[in-house]
Amino acid sequence: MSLKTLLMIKPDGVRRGLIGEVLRRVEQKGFRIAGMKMLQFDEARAGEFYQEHIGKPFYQTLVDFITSGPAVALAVEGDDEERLIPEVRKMMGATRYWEATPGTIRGDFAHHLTMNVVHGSDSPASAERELGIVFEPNEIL
Ligand code: DAT
Ligand code: MG
Repeated sequence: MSLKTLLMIKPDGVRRGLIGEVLRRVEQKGFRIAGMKMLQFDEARAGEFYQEHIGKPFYQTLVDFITSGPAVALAVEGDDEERLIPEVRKMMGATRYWEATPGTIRGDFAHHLTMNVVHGSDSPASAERELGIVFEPNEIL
C-alpha cells in the first residue's frame, strides 16, 4: 500500500464553506483522494491528535478550536511518495499566515494563527499516526 497523508479541513474551513475549495485544489493538482469523512473531535481525540503540542502555550486554544465543530478529513495519495508530504504542505502554505504565499490555501484564506483552515501531516510517521486517529483501516480505499 502506498503512502498517504492526512489533509484536514478544520472547523473554521468547514464553517466558512471552504470544503469544496480545498477539495477542488487537491483534485486539480492531481492527487487521489483515498478517504474522506466529516467528523467531530471530542477532547480525548483532540488530545491524541495534538499530543506533540501538549505543554505549549497555545495548546488549550488549539483543542478548543478543533473541537468547536465538524472537520473534514482527507486521506491523500500521490504518484511520488517521496514528495507527497512536502507537496501537500506547500499547497497548504506557511503556518504563520502572514508568511503564507498567495496561491496556497492559507495564503488565500487564512488570517488567524490558530484558525488556519487546514491541517496537514508533516512527516510519514505523523501521517500514519494521524490517519490512524481519524480513519478506520477499511475507510481508506
Ligand atoms: P502546522 O499546522 O502548519 O503543521 P504546527 O503543527 O506548528 O503548524 O501547529 C499546529 C497548529 O497550532 C497550527 O496549525 C496553528 C496552531 N499554532 C501554531 N503555532 C501557534 C502559536 N504560536 N499560537 C497560536 N496557535 C498556534
Ligand atoms: Mg503540524
